[in-house]
Amino acid sequence: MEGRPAVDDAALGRAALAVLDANWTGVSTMPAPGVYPHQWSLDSAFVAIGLARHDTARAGQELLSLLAGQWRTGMVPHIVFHHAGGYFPGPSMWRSAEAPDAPGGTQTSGLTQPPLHAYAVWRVWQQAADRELAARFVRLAWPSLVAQQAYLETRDVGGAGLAAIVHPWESGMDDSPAWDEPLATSEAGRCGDGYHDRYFRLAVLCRDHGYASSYYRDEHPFAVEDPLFNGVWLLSCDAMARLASEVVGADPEPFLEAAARIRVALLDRLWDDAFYARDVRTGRLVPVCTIGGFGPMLDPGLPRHVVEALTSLLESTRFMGATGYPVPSCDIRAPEFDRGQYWRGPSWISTNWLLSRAAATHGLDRLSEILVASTLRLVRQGGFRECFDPFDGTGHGCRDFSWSAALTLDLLGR
Ligand code: 9WN
Repeated sequence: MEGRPAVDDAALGRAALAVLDANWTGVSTMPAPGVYPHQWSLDSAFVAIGLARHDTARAGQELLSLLAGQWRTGMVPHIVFHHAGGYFPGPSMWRSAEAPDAPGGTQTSGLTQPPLHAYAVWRVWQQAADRELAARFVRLAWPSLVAQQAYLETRDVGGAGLAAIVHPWESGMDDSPAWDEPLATSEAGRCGDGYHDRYFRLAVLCRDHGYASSYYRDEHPFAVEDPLFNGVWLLSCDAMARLASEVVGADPEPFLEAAARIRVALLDRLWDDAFYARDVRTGRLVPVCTIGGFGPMLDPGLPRHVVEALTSLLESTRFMGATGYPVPSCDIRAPEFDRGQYWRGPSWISTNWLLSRAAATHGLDRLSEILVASTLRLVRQGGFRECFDPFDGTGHGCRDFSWSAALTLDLLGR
């Protein structure tokens, strides 16, 4: 696809499906074969969403193979390793086999990622042509989704109703400036070394404490309430309620209550003039506006005045209004903004897609259409790259990146 921009929607759709086929292992979809040759949790949710309209069976298999790596605590790991090599840190660092709660026979990481899975299951259900097949899939996935919800409750380190991430890798936005301050003040970030040394040290701390929620609550130096992670959790709580009443025949009420609790906590804990990440260890809001701050817009019940404030920030010259290829992953006026560095400036198909959904949810049709059109322009011009320069649209990182292809398919179907 690189260097051969597809001119019409049909060709773009075929190119996107070809990327997903090439990255499919027969069990799951690699985010990018050379760089990420295993299964990542958030990526699998996006892939399933993209396949939902095209291939119910494969979308289902994608999610079920991920859920097969779920821990007995209910944690859905951020990586399921399907072989030993090709990525650092690999199974020999995570040592999941030694963790009492890890599944037997499957090697995984010991962290999680934004819990988009219930929402992805809902999308597969909603769009499947074969209703029987989709209903069977939902029933198979349901117990794992319920367990995942219970696990997320154990991550309420701050005691206010939000899940805390215990490592930047859990956010899906690894190098975001939102983690600079919590890392700098934490033991794990005390040296003046690069991000990735710090990230490694922090992962080793998690491992050496058995990946235990009690350790995270009482001692672990990095605990951050992230608006995107929790906005995604809320979206999945809503999806759980729908799946419960429409498919599974379960009581939707506990999931609606969970969504309401997260909504209140997001506003109480993370809202100021915008949404910020909160460092639970220091109690401080991290004073940098990033793309993660728009995560709560995924909530259909977000109060109107908050939606309006977020929309005007998003459309301002700090985000969409300043760049030709929105949406930059960091406020372009922030000192931390860097147009070329992962999650510190570039535009991503995943966050553009989440924002286009959020805009549609709130009836902001024009904003949603702009986001869809500008996202399709990025992949038409640059290919299914991992991320893009927000000013000139140049692609960065991996080529033929699965979630960029998958979400393109979904956007084409709007
Ligand atoms: C660490 C796989 C993953 C995505 C994340 C993205 C990046 C990994 C890395 O790649 O993270 O998990 O090595 O940087 O930030 O969102 O899930 O595509």
